[in-house]
Amino acid sequence: RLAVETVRKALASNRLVPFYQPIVKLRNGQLSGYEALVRIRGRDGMLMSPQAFSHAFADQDSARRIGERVLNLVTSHLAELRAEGFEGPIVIGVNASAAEFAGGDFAERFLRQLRARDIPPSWIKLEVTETVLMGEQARNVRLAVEELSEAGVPIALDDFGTGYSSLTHLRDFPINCIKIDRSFVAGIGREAESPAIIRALIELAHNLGLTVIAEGVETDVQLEFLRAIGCDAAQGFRFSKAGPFDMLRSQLRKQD
Ligand code: G
Ligand code: G
Ligand code: MN
Ligand code: NA
Repeated sequence: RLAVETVRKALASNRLVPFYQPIVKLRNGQLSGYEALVRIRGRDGMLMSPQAFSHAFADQDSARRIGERVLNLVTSHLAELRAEGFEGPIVIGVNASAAEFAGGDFAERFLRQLRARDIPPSWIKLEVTETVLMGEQARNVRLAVEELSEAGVPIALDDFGTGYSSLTHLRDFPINCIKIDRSFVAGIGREAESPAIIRALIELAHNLGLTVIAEGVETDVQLEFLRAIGCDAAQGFRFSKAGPFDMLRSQLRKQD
C-alpha cells in the first residue's frame, strides 16, 4: 500500500512532525491547550495531512510507529520548553487510532514515554473516538483507557456525536472531556437541529462533570453561540489552524 510506504519512508528520514492547533477557553479567551495533528513533511518541504496517508492508520505496524513517533516528538517538545523555563501546566491532546491498541501494551508504552522525559501525565490528553472505543480493539482500548486514566492521563471522546454514539460510553469509560464534532458546529445558524443538539450535549456533559470542546469553529456567529451556551473551549480556523512547534512556543512565551 502506498500510504504505508510513504509513512515508512517519512519515519526513516524523520519527516513525521506534530503540528499544534490551539484550543481556547471561551470564558476568557485564554489558551486552554493544543491538539497535536501529525503531518508528513515532503522532501520538497510540502506538508502532507493525515487524509493523504489515512490507510496507514489502519495498518497495525504503521499505526503503532506513527503513534510512538508523535508522542516521542510531543514529549521532546515539552521537555524542551521546560528546559527553557516553561513551568506549565499545559495540556496537549494526542490522537490514537484503533490499530495502535493491538498488542495490549498501549498504556504501558505511552506511560513509559512520559516517564522517560519526566512529563506529568496530566499534560498529555488521549483523544479517542467512539468508533475506536467500539472497534475491533475494543477490549484493549478499554484496558488502556482505564490504565491511563488511573495514571492521571485525561481522556477525551473525540468527534462526539458521530460514529457509534451511545451515552453508555460516558457511563462506562473514565472520560474527562467530550469534543463536539465539527459537523454540529457547522450547523450553527444554518439549521435548527445542531444548535439544539449542542445545547443538550453541553448540559449533559456538565451534569456528568465533563468539559466540552467544540471543534471546527470558523465564524464569529459560531463562537458567540458556543460562548453564550457555556461551552468550555473551542478550536478551529476562527482562532488558528495547526502550526509548527515554533508557533506553540512563541504563543506560550507571549502568554507567560
Ligand atoms: O489536520 P487534520 O487533517 O490534521 O487531521 C485529520 C484527521 O487525522 C483527524 O481526524 C485526526 O484525528 C487524525 N490525526 C491527526 N493526527 C493524528 C495522529 O497523530 N494519530 C492519529 N491516530 N490520528 C491523527
Ligand atoms: O482529531 P480530529 O478529527 O478532530 O482532527 C481535527 C481535524 O479538523 C484536522 O484535520 C484539522 O486540520 C481540521 N480542522 C481544524 N480546525 C478546523 C476548522 O475550523 N474547520 C475545518 N473544516 N476543519 C478544521
Ligand atoms: Mn482529535
Ligand atoms: Na475530532
